[in-house]
Amino acid sequence: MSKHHTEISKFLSFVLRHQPDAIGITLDIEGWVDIAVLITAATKDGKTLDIELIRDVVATSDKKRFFISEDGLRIRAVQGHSTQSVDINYKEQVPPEFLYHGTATRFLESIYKDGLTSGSRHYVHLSQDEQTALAVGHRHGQPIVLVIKALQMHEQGFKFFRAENGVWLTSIISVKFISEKIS
Ligand code: HQG
Repeated sequence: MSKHHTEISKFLSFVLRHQPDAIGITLDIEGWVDIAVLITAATKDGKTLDIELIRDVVATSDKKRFFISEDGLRIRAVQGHSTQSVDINYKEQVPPEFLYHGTATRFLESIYKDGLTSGSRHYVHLSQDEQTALAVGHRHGQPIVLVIKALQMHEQGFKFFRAENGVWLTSIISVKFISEKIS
């Protein structure tokens, strides 16, 4: 991804996950907005966007963060939202025995007190592989991978969802389902 693409990807994450109102757009409950509306609003805000650039960013996004509707008219972020205007109706799924959450060692004390919480986002984010979790943890500081007993949680009635890009989502994880990865 070029520097320009990364910048546009971050802009799309910002308006499609967190603050659509910052450029005066409205997302529907499933997170969709018309691409034409997005382009007009972004351009007014000084971000030059066109459909080609958007398609390119969506296609090359390393984490497949965005999805364009089949008719090519609308776009949404597939997960990671904090805006209260969106509440995606994800399909519930049975998770594998273990899922992984990458975080920073400085958060551990608080995590072991309160469990893993979603913070400003709608869900706690988990991955199916440790490598991804390690990279996510790196963004926050000295990384550590937490192993989550996902299947056991599911068996006890906790819901799990999987976004189109493979990220697993759940609401809150209590300490008894968390252990540290011994490397
Ligand atoms: C931590 C990226 C203290 C949590 C990734 C994390 C992901 C606590 C941080 C997606 C806590 C929140 C999300 C507690 C949780 N006390 N800290 N009780 N419970 N935390 O950025 O999971 O590149 O909101 O461990 O790939 O890091 O944006 O969540 O460290 O899928 O597409 O609070 O973002 O994707 O940080 O990342 P975040 P995250 P993108």
